Amino acid sequence: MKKFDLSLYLVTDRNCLQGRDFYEAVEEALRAGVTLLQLREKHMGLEDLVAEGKKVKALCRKYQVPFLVDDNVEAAKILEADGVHLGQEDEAIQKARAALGPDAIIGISAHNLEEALEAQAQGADYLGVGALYPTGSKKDASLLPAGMLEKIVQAVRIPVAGIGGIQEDRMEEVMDQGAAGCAMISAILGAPDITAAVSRMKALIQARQQ
Ligand code: TZP
Ligand code: MG
Repeated sequence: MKKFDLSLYLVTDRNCLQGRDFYEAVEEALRAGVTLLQLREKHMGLEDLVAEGKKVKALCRKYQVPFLVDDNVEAAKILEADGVHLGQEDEAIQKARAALGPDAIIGISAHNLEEALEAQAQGADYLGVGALYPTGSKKDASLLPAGMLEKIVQAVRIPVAGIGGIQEDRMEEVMDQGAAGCAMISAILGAPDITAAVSRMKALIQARQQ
């Protein structure tokens, strides 16, 4: 069994740092207890992505948090990342699996039942499902119809992370629909106090796990 925990999933973005240093903000979130990290840099070439990825991966190792790369299987391979998060328009799961091996964590975004079941059949390890709420972090994100998250969760065996506009006060609602966790950018990296925000989220998750 692959070991990964979707419960408090940090997706990176430099746009909501409010002047803070990217690596410091990421380290603060890791130290405070995020359980999985995805390096998401939509506009970076391979060389820069690998350079940044090396630093972020080192931070992830320090806190023993799995390190995933968004979209770019080649970068994930070069970086010896723990896995990759694919979009529907990215490389196919089977190709990513062939490149990264059986132990890699491969996640994929799914927006409806058909995509979810297909991803599971192709060997995805988890699904990202959203956008669940309006989000300023992804310009082309479209809102899923109400009930879609729950429908997908009930139809698949693999774990599902909700994503899109999840703020602290929406986490319970997302997990109540059966999601294994919440993937978040702004609620973590945009928090006025990252340590305090992640600590509160962590407490909320732990309380539910008891
Ligand atoms: N995919 C769907 S919504 C989204 C991504 C990457 C953005 C999530 O960011 P935030 O700030 O947590 O809404
Ligand atoms: Mg993508």
